[in-house]
Amino acid sequence: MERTLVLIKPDGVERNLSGEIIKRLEMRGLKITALKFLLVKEELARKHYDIHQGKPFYEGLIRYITSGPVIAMVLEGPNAIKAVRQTMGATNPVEADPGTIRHDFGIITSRNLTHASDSPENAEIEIGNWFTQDEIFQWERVHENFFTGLN
Ligand code: FUP
Repeated sequence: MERTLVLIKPDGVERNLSGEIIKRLEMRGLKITALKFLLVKEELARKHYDIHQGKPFYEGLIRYITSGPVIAMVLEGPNAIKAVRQTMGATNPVEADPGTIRHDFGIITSRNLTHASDSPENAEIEIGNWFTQDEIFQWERVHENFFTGLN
């Protein structure tokens, strides 16, 4: 089963959109296997966004992600990575499809509300950066097969 790291960034939390964002992801059938509310330390922020180091928006991105509390989650399900990114929409909210989180609640790239892993390899690295093993729970929903198709 695929896993992905999802962050509700400080603007999402500040704007009281955490519940709405979690609701949209839960409604797709994704299972929460870890969730926490935290202030991101600069070291974690720089590790998370290492790929963007040196880009013009990098320092602003570090200031943004460390500017207030975030919600970090591990979501699990078939096609979890693609499904979450589809529900989030394109990086730039004005290029995101209507009905996506970034379209419906955003208007600028530098305040685009959420993060989600973009590949299985990056998901495993990011989950390891944000969570310890004992913060992640393996559990079965009663009607798991409605979501996974596995009987
Ligand atoms: P995404 O995978 O959609 O979150 O997008 P990226 O990994 O390309 O970018 C990570 C974050 O960098 C975005 F969420 C917002 C920020 N960013 C900018 O502020 N300006 C840019 O031009 C590109 C990205």
